[in-house]
Amino acid sequence: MKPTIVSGLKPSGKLHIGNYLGMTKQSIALQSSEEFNCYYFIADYHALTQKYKPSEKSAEIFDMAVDALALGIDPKKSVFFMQSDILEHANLAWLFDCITPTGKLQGMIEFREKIEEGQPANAGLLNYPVLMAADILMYKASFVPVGEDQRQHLELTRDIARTFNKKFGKIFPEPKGIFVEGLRVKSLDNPKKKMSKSLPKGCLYLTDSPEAIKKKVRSAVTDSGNEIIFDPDKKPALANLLLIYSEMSDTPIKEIIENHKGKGYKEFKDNLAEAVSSALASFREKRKEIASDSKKVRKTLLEGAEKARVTASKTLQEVKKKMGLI
Ligand code: AQP
Repeated sequence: MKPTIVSGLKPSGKLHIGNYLGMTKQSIALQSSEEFNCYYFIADYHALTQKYKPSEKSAEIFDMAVDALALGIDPKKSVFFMQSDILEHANLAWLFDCITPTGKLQGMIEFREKIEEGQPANAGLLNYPVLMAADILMYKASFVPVGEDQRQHLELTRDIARTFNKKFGKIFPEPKGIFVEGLRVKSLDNPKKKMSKSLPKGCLYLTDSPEAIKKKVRSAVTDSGNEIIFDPDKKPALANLLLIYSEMSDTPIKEIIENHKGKGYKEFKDNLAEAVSSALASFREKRKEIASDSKKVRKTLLEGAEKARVTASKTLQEVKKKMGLI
């Protein structure tokens, strides 16, 4: 049997290039290799752990599904669905809650960061990594393509799988992350923070127009001096821009530096904006077409949910039996 891959996108705002380069790009490539059973989903329950406007949430969910499809998540190759359509996810999360120490959840870096950013310290935010473990273990995933920022959460998933297997009998693999080493895209206005949907000022969105991209890149913070060099310690803002440039244009950083010898930040930034815009041109076209048929998008998600539910209900029954409920 092929190994399984699971990954989710949280509709807590618009998709930015950090989400794309950190995770979606890898997910699409893995789906195309046909070596894996891929499950990709819109993590709408996760999005409720942060402040949000109910009147805007369903549009955000729809937009994220459209983005994923336009980027290349292919429902013929992958099971693509919405988390809340599969009731088993929240159900399994509850069962995992009962074997997860609260101390571990309170120690999660992202939990503390979100509270510092002004998010409410609700139980959903605290338990977010347990629901994530349920999302992954539900399909007995062996691999999870995620951004580096999710390393700690994935470690907790592995802990939960280990604890469960030890206590109740082995049924779960310990999933491994598929990370792109060192790829954590930073905010355009603060290279100390990761680019994050909840910090919109520093985001370069996939749906930004070429004009908006140019404007945002031109006003991105840079470091002192004017020379284009790659030095993440001394010039973290420039290093971030070089990383984005390299990943979006599939050009080695060395080559970009070579091409900008003797040129200043302004020319570099205009070229970067151009590289990002042209890399996203076909996405923009596809997106327009997919978004024009909202019924088809919903139907695609429901069809995906039907497929996912078959595995999800089997796993939940198995877990309930092992835990002594059946
Ligand atoms: N800045 C980033 N660099 C690299 N990878 C990133 N990811 C997120 N930000 C970066 C990865 O993108 C995937 C999808 O993320 P998500 O939608 O599950 O939510 P997130 O990780 O919480 O992303 P955000 O943008 O930071 O959202 P908010 O602000 O709402 O919390 C994940 O695999 C993630 O690692």
